[in-house]
Parts: sequence; C-alpha cells; structure tokens
Amino acid sequence: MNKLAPLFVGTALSSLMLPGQAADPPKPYGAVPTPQQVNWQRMEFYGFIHFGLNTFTGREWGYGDENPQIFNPTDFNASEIVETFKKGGMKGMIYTAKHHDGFCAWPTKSTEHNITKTPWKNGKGDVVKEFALACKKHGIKFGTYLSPWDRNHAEYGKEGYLKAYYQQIRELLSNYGPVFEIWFDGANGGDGYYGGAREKRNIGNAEKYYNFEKIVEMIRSIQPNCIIWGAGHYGDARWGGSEKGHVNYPHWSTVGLNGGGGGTGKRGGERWVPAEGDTTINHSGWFWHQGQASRVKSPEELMQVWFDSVGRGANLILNVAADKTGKLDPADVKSLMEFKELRDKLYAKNFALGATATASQTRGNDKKFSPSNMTDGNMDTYWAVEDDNLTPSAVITLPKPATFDVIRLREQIRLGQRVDSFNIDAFIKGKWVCIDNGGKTIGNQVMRRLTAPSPPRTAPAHHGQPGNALHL
Ligand code: FUL
Repeated sequence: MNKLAPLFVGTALSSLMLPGQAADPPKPYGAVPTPQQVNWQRMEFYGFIHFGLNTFTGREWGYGDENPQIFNPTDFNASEIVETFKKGGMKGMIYTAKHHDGFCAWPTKSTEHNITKTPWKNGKGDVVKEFALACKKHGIKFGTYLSPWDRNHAEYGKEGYLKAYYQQIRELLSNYGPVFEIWFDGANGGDGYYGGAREKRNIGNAEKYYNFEKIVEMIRSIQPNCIIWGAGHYGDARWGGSEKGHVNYPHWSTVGLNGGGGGTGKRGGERWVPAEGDTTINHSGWFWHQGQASRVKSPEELMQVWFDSVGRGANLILNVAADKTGKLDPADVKSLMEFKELRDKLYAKNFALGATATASQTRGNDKKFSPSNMTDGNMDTYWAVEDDNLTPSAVITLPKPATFDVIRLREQIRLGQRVDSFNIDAFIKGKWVCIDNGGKTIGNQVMRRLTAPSPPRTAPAHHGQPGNALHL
C-alpha cells in the first residue's frame, strides 16, 4: 500500500547531493490536499440514504406541497441501518436531512415544514439525531445532505429564504456532533409550491444567490473538519461526472480556478477538489420505490462502479434507500453484502507487501526515498527520483510467482498529483512485455485490471478469487 511518486517539476538541487546524503523531499506540484482531505480520501467508501416524504409518495423530487402527515415509518431503526452499512464496509453515511421538497427531518426552528408536524413519534422524533447517534454507536462517520433548492419555502429565490437556509446549516452542524461531509446538491430552481405560489423560480447564479463563500466560511468556523461537497468554487470535493458512480478518467484531484464538478480536473490546478462518485444500489432511483427489488444492481455491477470510482482515485458514495416502514430493502442489503464479499476477496492478499523493489533512480540516493518504500505497507513513505527525471521506472520482484489481475498504484498526494501516464510491464518467458499501456493519472490511487471485466450476474464472478491483487 504505497505510492509511486516520480517527480516532474521543481528544482534539481537534490541531484547535486552525494550518495547517501539526506535529500530534500520533492516540492509540491500544483495544489495539495488539506489534512482533512487526505483523511477523507482514505475513507474511500460510505453510504447515502434518501429517506423523507418522497419515500411515501413514490416521487424522486417532491413538489413541496406534500403533507408531513404522510411521514410515519412503522419500523424505523437507525441503529440497524447503520450496522448494515458498516457490515457492507462503509466508513460513514450521509443522510438527506432535507431534499428538494423542503421537508426537514429534524425539529428545525427555521421552517414549519418539519418532522414535528408528522405523526411519527407524535411529532417528537428526530431522524437526523437518530442517525447521528447510531453512527457514533457503530463507529462510522455521520454526514448530511441539505438541498439548497427548497420547493416548499415561500421565500425561495429571495433574501428571506437564505436566513432560514443558513440557520438549517447551523443547526445541523451544531447539534449533532461531528459531521464528516455536507452535501450541497447542484439541482437548483424551477417550479415548486413555494408557500402556495405554485410558480417557477429562477435563482440565476446559484453560487452568488446562496453566497457559498459565506456558507463555507460559516461551516469552517463551526466544523473545520467537515468536507464540503459542491458549493460552487468553494467546496472540498466535486461531483464525479455521472450519477452512476463512474468517475471520469483521467482523474485529476486538482481543478483550475474556474473548474468545477463533472470533468476530469486539471493537471497542476490551483485547487485540490477530488471527485466523489455517487450512485444508487438500485436502478429505480434515489428514494425507495415499490417493486424496486427486481431492479437491484448486481455485486458485479457494483464492482465495476468500484473500479471506476475508488479505482480512479475518487471516493464512492452508494445510496441504499429505506422504505415506507423505515427498513432497507432486503434485495439491496443482499447485494451490498455480496459486493463486500467480492471486495474482501479482491483485497485478501497484497502480493506486493514486502516484495523486493528496485528503481532506475532514487532521489539523492537517500533511503528515505527508496523504492522499497513502495512495498512496505506504509501509506506515508514513498519512492522519489530527481526533479528532472520525467521517465523513471521501478521493478517489483515477488518472492515467488503469483497470479493476480489487479495492480494498484498510489502517489504521495500530500505533495500533489503529477503523474499523467504510465505503463506496466511484466517479465514473461524471459522478456519484458507491456501488459497495460493505458495508464494515465494515479493520484490517491489507481487500480488497473489486467483482465476483462467480469460478466454479468448470471455467470460466476471470476475476480472473486482470493488474493488476486498487487498493491503498491
Ligand atoms: C441529485 C438530486 O437531484 C437527486 O434527487 C439526488 O438527491 C442526487 C444525490 O443528487 O442531484
């Protein structure tokens, strides 16, 4: 579990050093992550749960005129849901505290359209609190989704709404313990109920209307460790480019000053804003829908999503919706667990751990930058070469022949992201043969599959063989 960090920029100072002398570490290239972003990128995978009034109407986007009286889950148990997420390998979960319909699933003081107006627990319930406590109990991180677009609020699109919206952010970040990530959806403006006006409202420039600069400042002052998803040009993480979880490749964690979500990012960009792949475990939508069991994604489909998000250096957020009773759909849970089993098999054995590593060059001949750092299982050590060496190579020799079909590489992202192409060769029958010439970005990590993706669900999964990965 190490990193490959050839250097492409900087000064050549260290090349003047004598063998064995201490060399300076490479200078950062482009923007670098904050310590919070490094920790966040190491989470890799967490859950999403869409659960609110839409669960009871069967809609994906509520209009804003739904009666809160319909919210009455009979068997909601946050602890059970969070435990399932944890068993599925999720390191956290994000709950839709408010979706576009404007219904707040906690007793907010900012609007009447909230959980206190529901029959659930006689209006004394708080879904946000139950999820936050359950996450604490099971040792995973809690996060929240708060739609900026509010199709219920009479003042939406005007100044008055902002006061309510800022208060909602403050409440969510002040009353429920640590929030690892807050999600600001990009869907904004359009028709809605708006306190009975039933009209179309256009907010123009969303970044300006909500004043994301101010929002981000406020979030940092309340919870400096919270990762901000979206928020125009002010956030810490960006959309991966599809709601199917597939993140664009190449994937640069850096973006330009005007860059945003959805694209490939920009090499050497001024801001570190890595992508997050988002998708649902079920083809039927983000909220639960009647009869969705037959539309669940297979574990193999989810594996493809894994390689196209986490395997491209992004994080993955996977939605598993709760139904009208407040329970997860058994079909979704089954797939989540089988997906976990496939990943357990994939990661069962790291063939690179402790393998011999040599390289065409080592920075300043300093063992601090030795190629053996790539196979020591320590995420904080790395191999580096001189600044002017743009085409270094390294050789990993396994203690004995092994069969594997995945190779993982990492860069030391604390120093930025710089690699824009790489090849992988194998020594086969006495000669070097290129087995992968499609490698582009590495960043936080890249996982390269050496065989064709597995066939759909009906056929047995072939990448499920135990111990078939080489991790660097
Ligand atoms: C989208 C929303 O419009 C969907 O309803 C969902 O919440 C998804 C995660 O983000 O932009």
